[in-house]
Amino acid sequence: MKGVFIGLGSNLADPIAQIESAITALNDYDEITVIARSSLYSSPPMGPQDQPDYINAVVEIETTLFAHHLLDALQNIEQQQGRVRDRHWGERTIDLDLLVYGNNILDDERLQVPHIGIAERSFVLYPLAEIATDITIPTMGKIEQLLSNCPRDGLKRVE
Ligand code: ROI
Repeated sequence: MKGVFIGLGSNLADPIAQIESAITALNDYDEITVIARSSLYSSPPMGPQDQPDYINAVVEIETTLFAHHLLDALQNIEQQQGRVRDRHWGERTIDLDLLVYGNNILDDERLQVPHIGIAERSFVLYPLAEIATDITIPTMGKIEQLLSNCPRDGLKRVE
């Protein structure tokens, strides 16, 4: 499957290292090849404000895994990196979200794809736009249109 995008976020335990290590772990799967990655971005927390800023990025992969098996792989990587998440919308070591799985639309108890938060989250949309300049997201529309309705909200590219 092509046109598969994963969002990464971290705001604990050396966030940049967490993101880099998760990208390496993804590419280490025989069934997954990372074919593009965005810059790293820093973003103020969405959710409780008494937590550190996040580092975010988006990668494009090519994979032979079906969506639910890909989700298993993402959750395994989160576990291997000792994911900690104590409160709802609180700080976390690493978060891997399946954003887009080609043109597929999935909606069950484990997976909603495209990820419902994409359009409102500048920390997902801007890194996605960097590596998928012309994408039309199923059910959501063209990325230019989504960007024009989504303020950056303090999102900064990390130099
Ligand atoms: N806020 C930002 N800025 N970046 C994230 O990756 C992120 N992830 C989350 C919540 C808690 C919603 N807030 C976030 O899961």
